[in-house]
Amino acid sequence: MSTTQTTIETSQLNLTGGTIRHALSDVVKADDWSDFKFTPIRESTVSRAMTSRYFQDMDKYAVADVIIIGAGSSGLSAAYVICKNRPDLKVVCIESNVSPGGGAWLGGQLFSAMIMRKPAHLFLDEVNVPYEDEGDYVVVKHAALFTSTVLSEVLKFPNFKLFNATAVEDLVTRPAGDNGEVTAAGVVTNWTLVTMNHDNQSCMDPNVIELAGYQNDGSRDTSAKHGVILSTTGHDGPFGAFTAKRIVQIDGNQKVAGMKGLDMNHAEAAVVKFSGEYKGVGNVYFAGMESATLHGLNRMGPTFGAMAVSGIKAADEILKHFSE
Ligand code: AHZ
Repeated sequence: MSTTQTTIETSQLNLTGGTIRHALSDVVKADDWSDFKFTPIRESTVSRAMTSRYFQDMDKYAVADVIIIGAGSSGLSAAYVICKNRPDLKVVCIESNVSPGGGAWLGGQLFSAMIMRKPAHLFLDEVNVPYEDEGDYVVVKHAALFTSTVLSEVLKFPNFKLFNATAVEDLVTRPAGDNGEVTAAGVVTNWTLVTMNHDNQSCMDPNVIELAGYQNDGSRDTSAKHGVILSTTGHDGPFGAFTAKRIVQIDGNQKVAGMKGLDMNHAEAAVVKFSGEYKGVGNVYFAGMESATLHGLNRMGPTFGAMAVSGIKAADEILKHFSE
């Protein structure tokens, strides 16, 4: 395989008045684009460059320390905190949509501005998202600025992998002891288009991602920390609250309480308080609006502080689990 190296000086990226300099000034002379060329490539090279990496990633993340279900504002915030603090952990995020970000591309309805109540602005400081300070709350000029920034920061971590257009359609479970208790040991995945069309086709079996810390016979490897699942699939909807709905069937003695009406003042703190480890089935944590759906909390509508902070709180509990 041959590789052609093109060196681009970063100083050339600064566009100045007068003679226009740009990143391709050495390639494109003056105003003449007529002899512009890209470096040569075979079509099969492109195919192999993508597929080999994808399948290497599937191989690498077949066992993961942290599996995050859903790449909305709460899931991405949690991923940022975990990856930043523990570069040694393998963190994988499964997102059913093609585009990660969940509901955080807009502030509310079709409005651009994103509101965060203090102290959630400290997370904006951490990821360098600018905002207007309105006293008790801050405003990011476009929700997409928050979402694209957190997403790009998270994607830069070498210990993070996002599989989008992929849905979690079940949990892997194992007995936790002799008392009938169950622990989650991984997630069952499929291409989202397959998950959505199971009724219209002959059976297409899924794939799995397993949590770290188990032996070949499914028993715990007590010499290693076991992995955990953080579910952040949002409130109830066609895909939403997936794990909440599934887990109450698995542990058999609980029910999904359902999200209550909108109450900004109570909802945000409550979501943060109730996010974290789930007591009924081992190895499972919740954050974001899935916590509200699971525990019967109010919704907050278009204020996003609780999404960032509940993700941080769940991440904090997960980090404690790995450091104990
Ligand atoms: O596509 C979903 C979205 O990106 C993804 N998801 C859901 N089910 C999944 C599954 N497998 C894989 N089975 C799945 N991915 O999860 C993401 C959830 O993002 P979200 O933005 O809906 O949830 P969040 O809790 O992070 O943020 C909620 C934002 C809201 S809703 C609300 C209100 O209704 O009052 N207020 C706020 C701030």
